[in-house]
Amino acid sequence: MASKTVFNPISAPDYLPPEQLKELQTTRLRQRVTEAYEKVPFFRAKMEDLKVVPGDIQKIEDIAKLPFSVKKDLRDTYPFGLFAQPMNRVVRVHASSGTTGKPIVVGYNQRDIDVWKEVIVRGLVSAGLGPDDVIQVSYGYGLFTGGLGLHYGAEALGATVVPASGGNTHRQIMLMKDFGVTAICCTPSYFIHLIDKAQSMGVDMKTLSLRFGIFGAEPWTQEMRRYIEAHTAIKALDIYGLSEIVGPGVAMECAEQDGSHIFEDHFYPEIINPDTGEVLPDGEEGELVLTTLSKEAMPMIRYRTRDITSLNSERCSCGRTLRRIRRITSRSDDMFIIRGVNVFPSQIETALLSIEGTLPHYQIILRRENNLDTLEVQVEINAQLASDTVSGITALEKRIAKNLEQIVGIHAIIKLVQPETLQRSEGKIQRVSDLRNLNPISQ
Ligand code: DLL
Repeated sequence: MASKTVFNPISAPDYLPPEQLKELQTTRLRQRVTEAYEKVPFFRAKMEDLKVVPGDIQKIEDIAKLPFSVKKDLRDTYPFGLFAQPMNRVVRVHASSGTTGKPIVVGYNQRDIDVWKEVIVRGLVSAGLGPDDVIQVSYGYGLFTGGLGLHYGAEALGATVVPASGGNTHRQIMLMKDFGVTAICCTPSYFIHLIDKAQSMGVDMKTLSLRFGIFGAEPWTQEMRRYIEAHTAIKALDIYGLSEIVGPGVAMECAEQDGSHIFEDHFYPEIINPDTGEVLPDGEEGELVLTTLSKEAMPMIRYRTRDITSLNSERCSCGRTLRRIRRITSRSDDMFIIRGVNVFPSQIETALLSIEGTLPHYQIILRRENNLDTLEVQVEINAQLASDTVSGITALEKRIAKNLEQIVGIHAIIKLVQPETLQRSEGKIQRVSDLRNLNPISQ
């Protein structure tokens, strides 16, 4: 009987002595910087501004000489301006939300896809998964990197993949139960919703074959992990990533559950002071900056993730030498994540203010109801609109909600309020009030 072709994870880099890892990182960094300089006019111009040439990069620490890149650079070069290879080499694109309705776009050639698969396999193996597992991928499939990223990784592991994608909660529970699913990949908030739903369906999660949860794409806490593990028989593990670098699989927790190993043979991490750009030593908290060391179709150099964390270089009990990042719970910008979608308040502002009669006084309220995130936007309207009939107001609320959904990609409850009713700020305005309690125990 023919068995499955199992992707052989090149597991050696997980255990490399630090000096050897550094050598590998240096060689790859020099290659990538040379390519970026030669093939991406944007990077060349940035390096010229700083008077750096590829030859200046001799050791990995020289990375600090290179310019940073930010999300805006992807928007400014939309859609393919940062690609280092012609489109006939690019086999896949993904995209994530931007601030003006235009997404940011990322591209992969076949080798990039293989590296992506490899890191997911290494992550899943470190968690304790293997070819005998049945993995339900409930991250969204499509332009979002979550679904397809985990899908191909899990398949390469040799596991049986159930490509459920997001939504249809009832069916998710049914699949888990009937197909003997042993691992689920989804956002932690969605999984909490699944726990509730299972309860209401009379399904005891503890009696299922489910043993692992691979949770990420949004911040979650240690308390949430405890809650999940108390209500199920699973080990809940963190997976981190971002589209600009590859998608999920930049870092992942091993079975020790003590920080996520960063696959630093492919993604070089630095921690900087977000205000000064100064590189901070391991152990100190700051903004995570990542450089892709293998990516060919779209290299990223010193990409400022805005995610706040620290690097832990202590040897993990699992034996892997890869450094670990501490759980990410905050960002150095105002982006928030709701139901797995990245949203900037400025996107909401654009959607609101493109409707006549709305005023630039608005408040964004995030709540968690029945373990599902909701987005409410309160916005003031001018006196003329405010005197409209109830049905007129309701129609306008619907119109704004539709406009917002088109731009942001998420449904919001719109509440129009009288002029001068929302609180004014004397300093830096706090537009978002996040009433979600990431700790479900105290709910
Ligand atoms: O969320 C990729 C992903 C998919 C990761 C599935 C994990 C699982 P983006 O949509 O580009 O990509 O959003 C990236 O999400 O900069 C973080 O702010 C946040 N984020 C991702 N994973 C975690 C995590 C995907 N485990 C942005 N903990 C990142 C906290 C996370 N925040």
